[in-house]
Amino acid sequence: MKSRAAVAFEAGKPLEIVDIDIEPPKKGEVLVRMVATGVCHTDAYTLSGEDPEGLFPCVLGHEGGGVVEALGEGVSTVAVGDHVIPLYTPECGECKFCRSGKTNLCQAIRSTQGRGLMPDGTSRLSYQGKPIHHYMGTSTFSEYAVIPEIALAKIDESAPLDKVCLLGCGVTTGIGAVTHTAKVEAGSTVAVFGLGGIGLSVIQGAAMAGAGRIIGVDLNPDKFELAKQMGATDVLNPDDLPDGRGSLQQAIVDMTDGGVDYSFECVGNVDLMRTALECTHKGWGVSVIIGVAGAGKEISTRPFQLVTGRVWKGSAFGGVKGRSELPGFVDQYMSGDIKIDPFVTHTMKLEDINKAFDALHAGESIRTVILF
Ligand code: NAD
Ligand code: AHE
Ligand code: ZN
Ligand code: ZN
Repeated sequence: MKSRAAVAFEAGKPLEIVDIDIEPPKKGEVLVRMVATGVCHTDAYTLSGEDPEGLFPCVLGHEGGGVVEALGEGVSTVAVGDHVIPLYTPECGECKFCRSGKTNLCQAIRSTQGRGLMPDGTSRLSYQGKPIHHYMGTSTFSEYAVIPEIALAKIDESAPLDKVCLLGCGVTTGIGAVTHTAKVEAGSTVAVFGLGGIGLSVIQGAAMAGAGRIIGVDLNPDKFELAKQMGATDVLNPDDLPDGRGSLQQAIVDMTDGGVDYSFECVGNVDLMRTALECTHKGWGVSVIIGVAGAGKEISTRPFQLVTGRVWKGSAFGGVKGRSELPGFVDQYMSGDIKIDPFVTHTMKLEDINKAFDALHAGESIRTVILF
């Protein structure tokens, strides 16, 4: 069948809206009609050519919400008409990782996913007879997508897909990093570096956890109002410090009597990752890396920072197990306990998706939601 899709033919070039061909779902696969998808900075990162796993041509997108249209052989856990959120971190429930109880990083299909292919090693997508790569196992920048059954979370049908699609990445990543990865306790001090969709969701999660002080840091002051709305008690622009950007770490240490209990890097800048670690409190500070850094980038610090009790951690999809936990996040949105609506600063048609990337790069949007 045909599907209208935004195809990334080449790194660094605008997406092109074309009608691609999609093969029917095979064994263990599901055809999903996408209703909405967010645009995450990771899509822009891969499009930039900085992602070592970036393959072109591909259909990007990993923050979708849709409806099940057709089932491949043997699919039993979702039915036609179900509302689903695609999962770039699937949950097979059977692999060593799923059974460990220590991680959400199911590895059942990770190797083919990273090569832009379905679990059987082939693509369901093509254009003018030539194969197109899948992306993160989701490829939500398309009217229709073929997705493995283990990479679909079935959710409440009354939830608005044009909002809860953001639980497919940004909002869940930020809240989960607080609750699942760092396990922030009530009364804690927290610093959040980067106030886009991820950082603002970290702030929301920290407020939900009862953090006493939440310091939001960004170079773009336009982000501060929403940060405060989400629960930031302080906002900081490193360029406004008397001694400039280089004094950011000391400024946070001074503000918090020796450093924060928890920090979160939500930018993907390796120098900022160091600052985020080193502004945590001696003896117990925990710093969580969420931002994705480009190919060849490395982090560094003096080992003494860790010897003296600071802990460096990372978090993917907030440590959340999608199939078992995402329906509960949707329910929390429906009950008003998780806020998503303020994050949707722009809505657009698929035809305008390049404008969504422009708004992201210009710092004008938190999330653009594409409506099909
Ligand atoms: P975004 O572009 O919406 O937000 C990034 C923010 O960082 C912007 O507000 C920008 O002004 C700010 N910023 C840039 N440089 C800065 C600096 N030096 N100091 C302070 N602030 C600075 O992006 P997003 O969608 O929120 O994603 C943030 C990062 O998280 C990206 O690297 C993305 O790839 C990554 N990410 C990771 C996961 C995961 O599971 N680990 C999930 C989603 C996104
Ligand atoms: N392909 C990149 C890594 C990208 C990355 O770290 N992805 C995050 C999700 S970002 C969502 O916006 C993730 O979940 N990683 C775990 C995984 O298994 O990919 C690279 O550097 O190679
Ligand atoms: Zn994302
Ligand atoms: Zn698994």
